[in-house]
Amino acid sequence: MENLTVLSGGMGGAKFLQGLLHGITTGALPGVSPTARVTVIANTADDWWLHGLKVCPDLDTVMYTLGDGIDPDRGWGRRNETWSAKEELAAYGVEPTWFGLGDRDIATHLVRTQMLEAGYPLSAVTEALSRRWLTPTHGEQVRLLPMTDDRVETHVAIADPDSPSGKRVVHFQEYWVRLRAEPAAEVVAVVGLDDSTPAPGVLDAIGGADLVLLPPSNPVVSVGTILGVPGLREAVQQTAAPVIGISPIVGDRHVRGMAEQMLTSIGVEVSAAGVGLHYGARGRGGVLDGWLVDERDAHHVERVRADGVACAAVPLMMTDHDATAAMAAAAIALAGER
Ligand code: FO1
Repeated sequence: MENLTVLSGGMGGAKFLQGLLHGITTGALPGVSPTARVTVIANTADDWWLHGLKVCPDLDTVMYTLGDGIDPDRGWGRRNETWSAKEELAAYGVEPTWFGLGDRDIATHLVRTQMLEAGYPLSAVTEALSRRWLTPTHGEQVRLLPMTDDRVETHVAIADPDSPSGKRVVHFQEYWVRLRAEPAAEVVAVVGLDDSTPAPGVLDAIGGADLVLLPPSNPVVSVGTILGVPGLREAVQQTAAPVIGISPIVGDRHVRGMAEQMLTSIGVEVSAAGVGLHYGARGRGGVLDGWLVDERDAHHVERVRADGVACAAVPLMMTDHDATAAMAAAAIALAGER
């Protein structure tokens, strides 16, 4: 295998990519050459315009994580960060004060915003930022693409007794950061998604892949939105490459994030099988050839197989790069079972 393509959200996807690259470069992945290239197609529906700056959380989390600039405890933003600009904005009474914009991180948003305003598409901006964050460590081995260059933003409708309609719509970042995903997400609306088009290189990265991986990112607001870009789901369904997914739900709980709330809001069972069946078998209108569940969910394997998707139960805790690389190896083994 020479070309792997990964559809990634933020933290879960970034962590998986670290282990995948570790497995590739150490030759730990059977059938994958140590110089194999990884194309990451990242979700951009978490993006947010804030104080006149374009913030792209999932692109930045992947970039900072693979470029060793991420804050390992938060899982987002920069290591050794300072918050002076945030404090000064709060001193002026500028809202929101609940979103952590760090001084180092702001430089990324300033460069991105200036390039966007100069007319560069998000994919060109991402390529430029990647020259700092990916090239020194990974050379040409890793390529980071936004799922689309068009503006797409996830909004969430929550109950609001004070409003006439009984509902209020908040941007995904407010739902996740300020509200901690506590209120039920009555509607998840990805504004602009239906009118978006895949960014340059995205369809080729899927069609030309030797393996397509769906890492344990949020199946609704990360992988789901990527698959929602018109033409993208079809590309995954038509690629000659095996498509293997990894469950973000272990023991009927998400490991981190808010997959439970998002799955519930779209009526999908919060279990390893529920997500696998939600993605569905490629032969039956879905996108999967294989689905990895954690050993604790081994009792789900038969149900997934009955849907026409190869399935195996393996350890899915990304406790270190070797553990994550073993997950990637299990995905490759499952691809071989196709
Ligand atoms: N997540 C938080 O929980 N609190 C924050 O204050 C916060 C700020 C932030 C700033 C830049 C950035 O790129 C990401 C940031 N995140 C924060 C994470 C972000 O909300 C999530 O990474 C994604 O949107 C969901 O995966």
